[in-house]
Amino acid sequence: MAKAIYPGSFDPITNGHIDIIERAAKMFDKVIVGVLINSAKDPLFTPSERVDMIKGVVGHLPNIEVLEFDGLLVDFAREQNCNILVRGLRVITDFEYELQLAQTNKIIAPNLETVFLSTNLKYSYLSSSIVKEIAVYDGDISHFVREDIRKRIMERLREKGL
Ligand code: COD
Repeated sequence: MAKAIYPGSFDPITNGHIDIIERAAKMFDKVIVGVLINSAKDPLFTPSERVDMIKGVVGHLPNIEVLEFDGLLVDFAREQNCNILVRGLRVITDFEYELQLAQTNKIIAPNLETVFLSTNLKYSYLSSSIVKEIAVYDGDISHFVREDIRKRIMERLREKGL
């Protein structure tokens, strides 16, 4: 069975992430969306909230599982008995970071392969940070995230007084 992990922060999940998940779900028998717990970034949502939000938008896909993980990605992949990582590539600046991540992971876990899916042109500019920034300034984020996600972002910003 071809199984892949799509790891990330997903704070929050955007339409760009969803596009990658839907395409990966067609390529592999099973895709585990791995949500990093210990992010250095100051997250808007807790890991379990992010898992819940991802399940809400890709739960219709039968071969998707959404799990939190802590520590090294290579250890999570080994625990899940998985040797394929899926990552998305948007602009050229992604490339440097993604290559560094893939090559470092390959050194510490030689059996682990990283597969890159190029962004859908519609979402090439899109990131979770941009969505949050637009939302903070009360801009319209409905083109970038699903409606349920939009509501949760606006609610969280209100709770935080932002
Ligand atoms: N179109 C296509 N792809 C996209 C889009 C878009 N619009 N938006 C995001 N993506 C891709 C990103 O390029 C990335 O591949 C993926 O979706 C997830 O993105 P993010 O931003 O949610 O997640 P990241 O990049 O912050 O995730 C980083 C990891 C969690 C994978 C990394 O920090 C990690 O592995 N941490 C665990 C500790 C570890 O093992 N460290 C050593 C690494 S060498």
